[in-house]
Amino acid sequence: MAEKNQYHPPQKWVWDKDSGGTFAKLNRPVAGATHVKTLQRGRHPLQLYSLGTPNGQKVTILLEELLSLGLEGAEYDAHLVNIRDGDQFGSEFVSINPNSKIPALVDHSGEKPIRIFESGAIMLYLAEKFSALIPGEPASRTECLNWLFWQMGSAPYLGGGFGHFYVYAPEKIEYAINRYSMEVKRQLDVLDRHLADHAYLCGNEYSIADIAIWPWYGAVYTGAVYDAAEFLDTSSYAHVGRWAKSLAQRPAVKRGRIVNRTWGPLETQLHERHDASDFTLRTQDKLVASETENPLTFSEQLKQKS
Ligand SMILES: N[C@@H](CCC(=O)N[C@@H](CS)C(=O)NCC(=O)O)C(=O)O
Repeated sequence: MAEKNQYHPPQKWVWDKDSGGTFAKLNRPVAGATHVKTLQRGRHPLQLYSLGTPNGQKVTILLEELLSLGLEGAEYDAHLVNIRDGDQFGSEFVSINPNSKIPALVDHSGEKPIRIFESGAIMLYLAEKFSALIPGEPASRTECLNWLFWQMGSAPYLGGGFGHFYVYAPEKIEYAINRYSMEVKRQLDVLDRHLADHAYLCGNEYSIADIAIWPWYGAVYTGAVYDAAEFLDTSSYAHVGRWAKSLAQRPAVKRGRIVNRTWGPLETQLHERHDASDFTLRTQDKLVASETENPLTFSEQLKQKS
């Protein structure tokens, strides 16, 4: 072990606003809104407020899969919530997610709008609403929920634990990186052993369990998140690799993963999604090229289209 950490916790914890680290300016020990900000509403019943991180991708991939099954009621507007700018603390966002985290969904299709927050709750809500991508038979359905909730309990160790200390923390702390690397490798092994004799997480049927797990564990496998494929020796999890690569080929996965994405190559960034045609017409490579020739603003163009 490198040198020992000399920190001794005081009697009572005090918030150090300048603790450093990538998200130090945003993280607070209190909840609630910091400013008044309204949310945009598009023309579809489903209004998603999100960002193209793995937690956001779970919902946009699911919506794209539902649409590819011909379920037109799954049409949605995906609005960008820029968490680096603190949009998650805006008043209307907090009113739909008091936990101030993306993704959050509002379903306006009924008499009263229904708010849904937490990606697991959103996925279950959508799968039940459309009776799709969740098995109907009790034993298979339970197995699907086992893996869905496995993801919800496990990914915080991957993101908040491993990712935080390996990438975002202001200093590299050997103890913390060791602890969370061990846990993430254990989790990859859990998946690998299961996928050794199952095509998908709950058997032979592709479901919301795969859609929840892929954006995190598929991306760790390839190094797309945290660039740690070599560090974690992810190529040794061959069954995870087989599963991750096969999901990456699905057209709905290819579409869903670029929605609300504001980084990476321009053709992989669709900042907002309001129509199926946006995937061909409104990725950033197209907008950057056409915006100078088009005098209309983005919202004016949207109004024109609806
Ligand atoms: N358990 C939540 C986690 C959501 C989450 O952590 N979202 C992150 C982005 S990936 C976020 O909005 N962070 C903003 C913040 O912490 O202020 C879920 O599954 O929906």
